[in-house]
Amino acid sequence: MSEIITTKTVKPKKVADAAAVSICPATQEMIVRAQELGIDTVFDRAATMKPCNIGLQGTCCKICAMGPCRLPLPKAGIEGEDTRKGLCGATPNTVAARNFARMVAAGAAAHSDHGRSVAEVFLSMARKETADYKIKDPGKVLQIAPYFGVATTVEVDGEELDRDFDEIVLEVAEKALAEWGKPEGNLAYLKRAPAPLYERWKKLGELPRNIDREIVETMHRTTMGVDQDYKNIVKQCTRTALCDGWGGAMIATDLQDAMFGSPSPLQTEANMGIMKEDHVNIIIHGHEPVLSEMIVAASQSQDMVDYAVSKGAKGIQLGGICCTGNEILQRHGVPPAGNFLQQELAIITGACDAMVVDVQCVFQNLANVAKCFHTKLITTHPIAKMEQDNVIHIEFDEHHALEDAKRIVKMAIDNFKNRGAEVMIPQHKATQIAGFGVESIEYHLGGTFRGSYYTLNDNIINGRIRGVAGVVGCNNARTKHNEEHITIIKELIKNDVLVLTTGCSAITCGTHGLLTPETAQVFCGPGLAEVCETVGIPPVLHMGSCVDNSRILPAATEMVKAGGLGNDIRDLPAAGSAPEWMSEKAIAIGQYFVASGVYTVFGYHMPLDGAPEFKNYLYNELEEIYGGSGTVSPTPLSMPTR
Ligand code: XCC
Repeated sequence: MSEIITTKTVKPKKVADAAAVSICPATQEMIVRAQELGIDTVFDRAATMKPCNIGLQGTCCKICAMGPCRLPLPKAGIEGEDTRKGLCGATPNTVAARNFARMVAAGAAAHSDHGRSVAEVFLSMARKETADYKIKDPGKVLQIAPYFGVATTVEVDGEELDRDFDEIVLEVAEKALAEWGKPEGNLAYLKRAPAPLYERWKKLGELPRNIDREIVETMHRTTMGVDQDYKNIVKQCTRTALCDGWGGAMIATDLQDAMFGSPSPLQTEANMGIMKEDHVNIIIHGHEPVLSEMIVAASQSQDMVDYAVSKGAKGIQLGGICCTGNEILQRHGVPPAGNFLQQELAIITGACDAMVVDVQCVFQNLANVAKCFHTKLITTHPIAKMEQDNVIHIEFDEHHALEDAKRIVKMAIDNFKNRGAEVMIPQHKATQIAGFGVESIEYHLGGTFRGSYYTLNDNIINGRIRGVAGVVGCNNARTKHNEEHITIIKELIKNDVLVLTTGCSAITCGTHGLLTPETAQVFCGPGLAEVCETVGIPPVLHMGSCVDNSRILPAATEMVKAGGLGNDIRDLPAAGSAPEWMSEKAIAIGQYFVASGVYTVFGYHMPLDGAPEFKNYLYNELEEIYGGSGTVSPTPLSMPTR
């Protein structure tokens, strides 16, 4: 009998359509380049893998081994009583609330653990255990000391004198670090909020006690068989979110400003075109600036520059990705090479001699991409290693930080000669002004003597500016890269709304040229354009990294204090949005904005559809409690922008 040979038809692998998945020309070029080289990127993986439908609805419970219990909403909806329940009887509301609360806890943990690392380095510096860090902004230390109950003066013989500065720094360091685990009292920074807001949290019983405790309690309350009342779960996760925004993240921002300098406006560029073929390119990615500050110092040191030249390069080009990138942009003008979804693409240029990563938002696939090139992928944080064997781990230690940084920079320089012929840097970049903070905005609003947020309030009262919006957060491979950010921001400024931006949204704005004063004449409504021209600021202000969302809260508080717009943040014409969010951190941020009285709109999707009652509680009923509420607008133009 003759053999029957069957040939299986192999379907070609589905890949992303570059023009359909990003509006950024550099990104589009590099997606095509990756496909030519047979390297898959997040864009291709999003084309081949669909998200889980039950998870999308927020009603998959996997907190015990009797599950996962799946409680999707039937396509036809539910008529009559909703009888869906897990094996233990957990309702869709309980399941979705637990999942939501755990996202808040994880997000708050990420920002706050970052804050803890900064506080530990700050304490080392205060104890003089390291010579590599110094106070660069003494004014910031004196500004925050009273919130921690640290005296800045002493009485000597009935005379009030300045207290020894080193003593103040040490006490601030100890008190700040205690915020993570102090046994009594409430978070120190809560009193920075307008008094009515503080009183509301107090009345609701939601003043966070210490950072670790709230996160731990949320994890406890959402384990099997504990809190089974979704409103009570939301109450606790709100308290947890507050210990992020008014706790861990805010402390991180302040201590970073004290040690590395508070940002002030500076001009640089953004997008992958900042990489230079004839330079050693080092890309810094992640979130914690304690090491990247040292890498900036090392790469600017004459011995390292000379070493690079001796190896045939014209110099050293640093570039940032994600929020470590934003930190060194804000303080040193290091240009961002890209945002979250561009991380693999920076390596695919073939010109990335080293990518240095710390914590958060780092794709594990970077290691697979780096294998195809000469790129050294270096992890630096003890809590964030990678399993692939081509990844180098150089653990950063604040006691010899500059030495560690020089080791990394030298490794990148030594790697310059190993580049293949396949370098392709997309020639797209834009000029940007970044470096805004609470103080620098105040300064711009009136100069050294007259600086006041009242200038802003006055222009809101006289109608030139309609309000202020914080547009922040990530990119998400389930939405068109950068499109939602740009669409909503252009719509806001067209409607005379001043925009504050952070995180990957801010990198997006830089990439697409929205961070220059000239933007005002092109995209703004007449009122905002006039104010921007008079004051000399762009209509979109880059306020820093994800933890720097905590800058927006004191800025709002300054607006309240300046007067004329009410006595609480909820009275301000202010809103927040994360149009392309993907991280749990964005959920924590959204929840502390809501609890601080800000109307907050998420783009894309929120995993709540499987529990309509819980969703209604979050979207509508919270507004009565806090004055702020969260909601979702899946398309940017369906978001309220006026
Ligand atoms: Fe990560 Fe902070 Fe999101 Fe960007 S924006 S994707 S969290 S890097 Ni904060």
